[in-house]
Amino acid sequence: MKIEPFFDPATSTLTYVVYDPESRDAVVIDPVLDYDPLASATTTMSLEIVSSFLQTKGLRLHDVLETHAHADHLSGSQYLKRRFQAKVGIGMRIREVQKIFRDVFDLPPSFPVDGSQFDRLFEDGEKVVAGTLAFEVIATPGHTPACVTYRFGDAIFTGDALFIEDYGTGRCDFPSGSADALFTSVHDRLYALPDTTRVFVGHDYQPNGRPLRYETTIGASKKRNVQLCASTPREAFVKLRTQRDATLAPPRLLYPSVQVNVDAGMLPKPRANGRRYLSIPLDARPTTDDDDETTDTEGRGDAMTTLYESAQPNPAGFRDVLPAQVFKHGEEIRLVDVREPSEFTGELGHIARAELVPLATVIAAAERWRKEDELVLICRSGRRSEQAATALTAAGFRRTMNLAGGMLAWNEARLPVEYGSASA
Ligand SMILES: N[C@@H](CCC(=O)N[C@@H](CS)C(=O)NCC(=O)O)C(=O)O
Ligand SMILES: [Fe+2]
Repeated sequence: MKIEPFFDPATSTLTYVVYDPESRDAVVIDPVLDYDPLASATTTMSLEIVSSFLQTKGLRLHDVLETHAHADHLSGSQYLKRRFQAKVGIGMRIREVQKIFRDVFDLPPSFPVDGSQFDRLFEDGEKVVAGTLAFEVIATPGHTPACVTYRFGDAIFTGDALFIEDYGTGRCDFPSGSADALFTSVHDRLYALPDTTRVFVGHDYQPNGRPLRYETTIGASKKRNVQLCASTPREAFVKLRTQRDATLAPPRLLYPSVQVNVDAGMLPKPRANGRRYLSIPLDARPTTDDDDETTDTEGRGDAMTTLYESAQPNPAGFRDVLPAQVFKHGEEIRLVDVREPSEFTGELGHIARAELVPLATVIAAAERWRKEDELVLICRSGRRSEQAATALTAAGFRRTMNLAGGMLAWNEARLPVEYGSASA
């Protein structure tokens, strides 16, 4: 087993590729999607570096493992999931974190708080295989309730539980963080591992400007960790951690990070204008009546507008819709992909839930559909779907739409696709 570290200087985050050079099986731990808060712009530079490492070595990425829902950087998990068909995993207690932030960000009741946005939810003690790699999940709550450490043989990836010994431990002042829990995690669980265990940390803040370090051992930590060594009493640690936390500013990317990361690293869905928006609570506390009289209670959102109503009329009688509009409303309407089966499972993928109905068979299939239902026709570039939309409109379908630009535009907008074959 080999370990390749990647350092993001903007957030002092360490991302790791753990791989078996023989079998070429790999996992990535804690990837970073770069985000510039002033421009409010994401870039995939850090992810490209990790991706090209995976590709150069010919590695097969099985899992993207999150040590926790990070509060200081956006996770790059969805990018790697999409690019390498990997699964995204996190500790089971992410559910608690989701519940907390559903309230903070006023997420809709439909926002899942059962962890289902992730592909894998790990229990404490779970043993997991990824090809020839095998790892154990050790719950190490404290920095957040959902924090886990991943153990691959003699190497552990501690996320923000344990840092290099000259820096200490992760802060415990995030919602449901607990210095007492972190003491148990580090002192009772991690320090119970053999002294020779190699420790790979989730951040290195390079105290006093020292060169980057990302690796230590359990033995060195037990002896010399400045905040929590083997002989540190619980009360002393809790006091020290609490005092230090009181002096810390919130992470620079706290709000952008958390809202994306509790949704498994998925960016907010684009609105009808095709743009995505992050939300930032103001003062992060509930407003009282006397705070503000101008609160808008009208509910002016476009939640009541159907996709068809928001679509652009086309002279041929149907309407054109943009990928972002379909993505937003796609759950309620019939999506009909008129390409051939090999394209449906090909490199552009298809939209989740889309039915495969090749162009030549659309009119026959449509006999089973209700003429008043909204339906979106989809193809590669928007040309065949336009033909299908024209034919269905002529056949009396009144709310027919064409996905403008087809799957090419959908992929261009970096919206999620699936690759499996059509289900019956
Ligand atoms: N200045 C950093 C602060 C990052 C931060 O708060 N890091 C967390 C981990 S997500 C931590 O545990 N810090 C420990 C400490 O500073 O004692 C930022 O803005 O991102
Ligand atoms: Fe963290």
